[in-house]
Amino acid sequence: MRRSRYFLPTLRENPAEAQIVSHRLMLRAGMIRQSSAGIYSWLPLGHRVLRKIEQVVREEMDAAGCQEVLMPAIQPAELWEESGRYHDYGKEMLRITDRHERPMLFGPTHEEVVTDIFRNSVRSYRDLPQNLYQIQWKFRDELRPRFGIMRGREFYMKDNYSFDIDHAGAVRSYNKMFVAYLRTFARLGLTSIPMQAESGAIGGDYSHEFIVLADTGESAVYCDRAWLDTDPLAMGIDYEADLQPIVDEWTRLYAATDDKHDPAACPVPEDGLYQGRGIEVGHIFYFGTKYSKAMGAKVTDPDGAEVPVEMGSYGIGVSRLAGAIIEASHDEAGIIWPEIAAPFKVGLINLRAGDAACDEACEALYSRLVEAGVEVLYDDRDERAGVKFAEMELIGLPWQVAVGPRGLKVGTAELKARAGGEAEALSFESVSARLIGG
Ligand code: 5CA
Repeated sequence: MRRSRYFLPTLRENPAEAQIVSHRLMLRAGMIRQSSAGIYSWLPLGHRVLRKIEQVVREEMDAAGCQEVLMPAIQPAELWEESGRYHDYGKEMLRITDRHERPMLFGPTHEEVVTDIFRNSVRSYRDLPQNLYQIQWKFRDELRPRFGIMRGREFYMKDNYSFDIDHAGAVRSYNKMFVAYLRTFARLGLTSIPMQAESGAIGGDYSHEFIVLADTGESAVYCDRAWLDTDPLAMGIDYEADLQPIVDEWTRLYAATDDKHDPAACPVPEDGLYQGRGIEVGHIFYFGTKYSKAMGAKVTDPDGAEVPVEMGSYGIGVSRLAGAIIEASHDEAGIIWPEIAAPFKVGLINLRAGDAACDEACEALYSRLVEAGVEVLYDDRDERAGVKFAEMELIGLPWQVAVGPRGLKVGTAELKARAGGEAEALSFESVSARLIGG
């Protein structure tokens, strides 16, 4: 992508309305724009990030045996009358009436819709287990939308729903999601800590929140310091094997949110206890037959008896993750994207646009990288070098390549990692090899 053609409305000044660093940087880097309170447009740079995050989430869901679907955003109120949540949900639910005066709503979550699909389609234990997921926009009319996309009213969520014949099966499904979540967040470069939590409006009696540690997080959290050195990607995972030992291992260390933490009962001595704040990026729930009983989602068991199906639901805040990654990875100059979520891998800076030799060298490198499948943002504008470097620092692409007359005389370009380290003068051959190879 040529910067001269790219829609990237960056801001030089810090927007006054942004209280936390991710919100500030997303606005300044031209990733998002507010449309109304808690409702945002995702501009090209932000949209690329959203797609990258979504892809990691999708890969991990698929690997854990889930199947992708897409349910309607607009739901009939009747289904929520059946589950008993229509009145309980209160003002957070955006209620709509269609032209026939039928009450509808913009989905804040999809337990009812998926239970309806299930009860109309599945009859026997032989068709279980099943686990369906979608990645879709939700609407919750939050009392205090704030921190940009972190607590929006409209937000992008991955939600999935498991169906099992019995409790043991439901626990197996829950454990798969527990492990898949640890892997998803770790792949995105985040340390996430599963914490026992309240299940709130979703209901049920067993649930974990996945919390990323960040000073600006909304939840106060307490955990064993040993958590800070864990790496979920180091373990090999076989989703067909018994995952209980892994879940036990990952829940052995103490971790609790504010509402569950009791200083008197805390098993970790004070010097080993990390106290901080965190961002809830995921939440998993086992709620058994709460919805299947209320809505009549039954299957026959091996003895021929009709039993309500055992369910769980599992959510990841895909749009919130964009903010969480920035909270965890930035410096004074801007964002530092981990490669997996970066909007482009490389920022190519032409230090003297209009100079025939610089233009030619940049064009050649640009074509070569693009042909090799590397995503490059090429700053071909007639701007001062300082402006270009500052913008590259702000938008945080993992690699910067600067091409200028001085280096060209000796056949080199400068390669620098955004995450730190000195710029290296390298031949164009080595620059390509490094960026295409790794
Ligand atoms: N039905 C369940 C699981 S599918 C559910 O809705 N769970 S949830 O309420 O915990 O939401 C799942 C995830 O969505 C949360 O962990 C959080 O990361 C994200 N999320 C929730 N509310 C918001 C919001 N207002 N803005 C941005 N992300 C949100």
